[in-house]
Amino acid sequence: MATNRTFTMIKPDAVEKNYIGGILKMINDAGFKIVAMKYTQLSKEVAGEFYEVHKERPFYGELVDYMSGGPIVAVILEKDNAVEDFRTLIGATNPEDAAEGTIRKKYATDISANAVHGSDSDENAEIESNFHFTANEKH
Ligand code: 3AN
Repeated sequence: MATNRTFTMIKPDAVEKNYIGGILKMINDAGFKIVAMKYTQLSKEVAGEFYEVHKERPFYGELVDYMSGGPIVAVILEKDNAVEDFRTLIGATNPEDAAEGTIRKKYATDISANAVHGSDSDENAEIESNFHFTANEKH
C-alpha cells in the first residue's frame, strides 16, 4: 500500500534563481503538507552517495558536481498517495517533455538542472528522508 510521504529537494538552479517560494507555493497548492525542511549545501561526497544508484550512468559526475555546487532545500512532504502525486506535479525529467502546469515545465532549466527532485517509490522516499533528516527532525 502507498504510504503518505515523499522526499524532495529544490535543486541549486532553482535556489539560485529565487524560485524556492514559487515552488513551495505550487507544492502547497497541490495539497502537500511540509513536515520537515532544511536549507543546506551538499558536499561532493554526500551528493555522490545520494546519487549512488546512478554511478554507472554517463551523467553521474556532472550530476554530483551540479548538486554540490550550490545550496538546496531538502523537504519531506505528506499527502495521500504522496510519491505518485508528487511525480505528477513535478513532470518529466527533461523539462522539454514536462506537461503544462508542472513544476519542471515552469521552473527547470534543462535535463540536469531540472529544479526539483522527487522520490520514485515509497521505499526510496523513506531511504532519502532518512539520508537527509534525523529521526527527531521528521516529527
Ligand atoms: P528523476 O529526477 O526524474 O527521477 P532520474 O532519477 O532518472 O530522474 O535522474 C536523476 C537525476 O539525474 C535527474 N533529476 C537529473 O538531474 C539527472 N539526469 C537524468 N538524466 C540525465 C541526463 N540524460 N543528462 C544529465 N542529467 C540527467
